[in-house]
Amino acid sequence: MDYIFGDIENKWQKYWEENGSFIANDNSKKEKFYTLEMFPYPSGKIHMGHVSNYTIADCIARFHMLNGYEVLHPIGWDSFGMPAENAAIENKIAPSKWTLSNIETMKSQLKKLGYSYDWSREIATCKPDYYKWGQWFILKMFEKGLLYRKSADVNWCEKCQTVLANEQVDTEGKCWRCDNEVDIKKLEQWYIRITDYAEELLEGHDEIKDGWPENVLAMQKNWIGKSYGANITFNLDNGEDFPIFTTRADTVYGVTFMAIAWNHQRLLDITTDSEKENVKIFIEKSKKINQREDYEKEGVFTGRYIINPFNNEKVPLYAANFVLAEYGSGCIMAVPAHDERDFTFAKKYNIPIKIVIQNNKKDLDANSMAQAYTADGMLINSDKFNGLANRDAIEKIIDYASKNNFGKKQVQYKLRDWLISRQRYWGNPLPFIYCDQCGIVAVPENELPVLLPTDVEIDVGGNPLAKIDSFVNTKCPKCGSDAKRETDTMDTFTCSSWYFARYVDSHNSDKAFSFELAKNWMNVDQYIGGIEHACMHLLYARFWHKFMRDLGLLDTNEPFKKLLTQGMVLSTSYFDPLNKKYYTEEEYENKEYEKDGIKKEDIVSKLDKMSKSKKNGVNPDDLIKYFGADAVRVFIMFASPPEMDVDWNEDGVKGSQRFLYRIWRLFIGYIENEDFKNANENLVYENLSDEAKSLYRFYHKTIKRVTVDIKERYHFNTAIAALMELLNALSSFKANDKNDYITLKEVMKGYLILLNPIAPHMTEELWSMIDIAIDGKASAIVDSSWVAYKEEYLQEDDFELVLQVNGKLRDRLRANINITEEEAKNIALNNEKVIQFMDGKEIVRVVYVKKKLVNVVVK
Ligand code: ANZ
Ligand code: ZN
Repeated sequence: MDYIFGDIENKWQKYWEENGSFIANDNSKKEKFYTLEMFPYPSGKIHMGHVSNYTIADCIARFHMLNGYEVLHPIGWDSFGMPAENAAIENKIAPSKWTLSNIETMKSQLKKLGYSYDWSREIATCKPDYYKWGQWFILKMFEKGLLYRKSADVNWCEKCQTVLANEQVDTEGKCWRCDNEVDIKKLEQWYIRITDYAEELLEGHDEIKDGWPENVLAMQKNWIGKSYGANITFNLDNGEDFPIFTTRADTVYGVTFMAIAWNHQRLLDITTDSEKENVKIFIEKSKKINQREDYEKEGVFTGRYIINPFNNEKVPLYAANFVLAEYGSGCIMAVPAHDERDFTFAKKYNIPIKIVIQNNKKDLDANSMAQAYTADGMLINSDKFNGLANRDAIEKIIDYASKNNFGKKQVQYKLRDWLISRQRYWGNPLPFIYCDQCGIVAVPENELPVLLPTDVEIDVGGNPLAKIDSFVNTKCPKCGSDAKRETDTMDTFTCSSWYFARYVDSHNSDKAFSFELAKNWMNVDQYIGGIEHACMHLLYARFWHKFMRDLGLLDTNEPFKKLLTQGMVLSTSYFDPLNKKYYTEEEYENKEYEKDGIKKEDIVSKLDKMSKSKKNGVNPDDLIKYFGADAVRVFIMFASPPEMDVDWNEDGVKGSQRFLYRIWRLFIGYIENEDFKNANENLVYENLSDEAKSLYRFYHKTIKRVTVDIKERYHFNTAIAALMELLNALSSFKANDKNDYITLKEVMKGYLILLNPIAPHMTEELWSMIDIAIDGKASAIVDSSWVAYKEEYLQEDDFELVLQVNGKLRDRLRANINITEEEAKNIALNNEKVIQFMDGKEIVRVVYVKKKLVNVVVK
């Protein structure tokens, strides 16, 4: 009987589907386990990154099913977004059509990998029954003051008449599509006030810290960026307030200039007439420069001076490109002596430097210093605060400012409000209407969803929605007069911020989801996805979850109890640095580069993340076809622990396939054996031969290894290694009597269960064949349960006893674990080799080290 993996895999996928094996039961009495992978964007085809992510998730899901949990393991599609619009322009196909057909293709690919999804809960964010609730949440945020509009700088391409995402602006600041120079333009945008939750998002880390990777928490912490400092109100030379945020109030006597953001609202108002032209030129220049990663710190004098409330000193005010309009007050006090950035700026524009913190050696000199002194020290040149350690001075200086009403303590966050409006078509429409009489009016709840028209012409330029009159023109829900719909759609991160909660009740048409079902299933016990989502998605989702909790929709604080960030799939890429060209492995083998006059040694080959542009990807479909889903799954899980990168190589998959073939041949051999078929009795350990006992004990050790490796660390790779060892033991076992066959049957069935989460199809097939061979009727592993090990079989029953004479090794032998000290010593004294080396000398004493050695000391 051959291992025809294609047929076997089909058969079992059909079986699971027909039997609803993976439908999660809302009313189950079992303990729940909700496991979830980050849902895919339906780009057209799954890639190896998906295969790795989803195979890990599937092994975890199946492991928990077998271990008695009611598992919820859903899947869906993050299906709004820009690629559909680009494809529409390129291929003249409607985004909805393109998306839905991609979903169908990818769905059949996922099914071929045998993943244990509850397909009955499938969602697609581009479908009205889903996005309706996204709109509903947005209305709730609007109601609670968590959604607002303000004008903001966006990347704007005049030629395409469209807003560009940062990724659509290339490194030279040009439009990715038409190469036109991109401008920064002020447009009214919709924002979610996520900053209201900044502190809670930070504190929430306490609740999840045991289940999340440390680096992800650190990245979020950084992103939220909490700083302790002070607001100090300086004054413009006409007496107007000029507030700044500083974390270094201790340096306030060292301020020698002030700076305001180049795009600060007040900048042009403040600037003197004589400097206006200069400042305007500077603003225009900054718009472009801001596109680039590493820009030179520059500024321009505004013509105005600022008065320091501590010492009434007057210092010049600059507009600067390194001051962020969106942080603190958008203005800073600059202290060149003690801040690197301010130092460089002061040198460039010949601004004085004033030292206010002295180092231990007391040798700082403003005229000769080559860089800022940023370490701690003692205050000087600081009036009544002289002599204080600078860290203590911070508190005292803020107190002083407080008492005199020009400053106070301030906590500042880097986190910005979340800009969610996109001037694009393929997204969730923002449910608002503009009325000349009533202003911005929310679409009434009972009119949701605002349907996204699907019969649209997509072309370059502008937002297609704005061109559809039937969409745009409407009546004001408040006063009934003619009004216009909002044509902005939402950032797709809004769709992925709550989908995990929708899965608990995917088809609810009255609510986003029921409280009871959320209580039943939430939160997600194990979330799995890429590290690239550490800040945006994972922070937005945590925020949205807390918002849903505050609405009373669910009763947990955090969406994801545990997070696993899987490694990437890498493979060798072949790069010609001269022509900046990649070759496929095949092209490389065929020496294609010679056509370009390139030599083999000029080609750089290295392990890279798989990608289309690097031509180093493999197509999962081909792998499934040639090796089978099970072999691909074993390869992924065996290659490394899930949080580590996987190095793709064909030999690895072949090796995995060989492993499966070996199991198959060995098991089929027994299944067709008459003695094996008759082994239908229960195993009684005492009746087994020594060899069978030894195999059976090894089996229990393997159960423990596999169980512990998976349960504690999801280390399926070492679990597979353990199963390879057990396969070796099984292969070398020779069965002689009925008890031997009973042992074999027991160990083989256990083997299939242990391997089942990783290679579910083949193990099911062999399992059912064993059942039929022995009992005449088949059952399935999916309806069965994990095997347990017994402590009594884990213990060794003999050990290696070392025999020494005067501390020198003379012999070693196996001794029973229950041996007494007397018996051990007797064995030693009667041992031929020991006697030989005692050489007739007088015995001084005999030492026994329990379960280790006997040392005979002679003189
Ligand atoms: C004076 C000073 C002296 C500062 C010194 C630092 C060192 P974090 O820790 O990131 O919160 N700052 C304040 N608002 C800013 C803005 N909108 N754009 C750019 N920089 C801004 O950094 C706080 C420090 O960053 C503040 O403390 C301020 O410079 C600057 F020796 O004030 B400091
Ligand atoms: Zn109105």
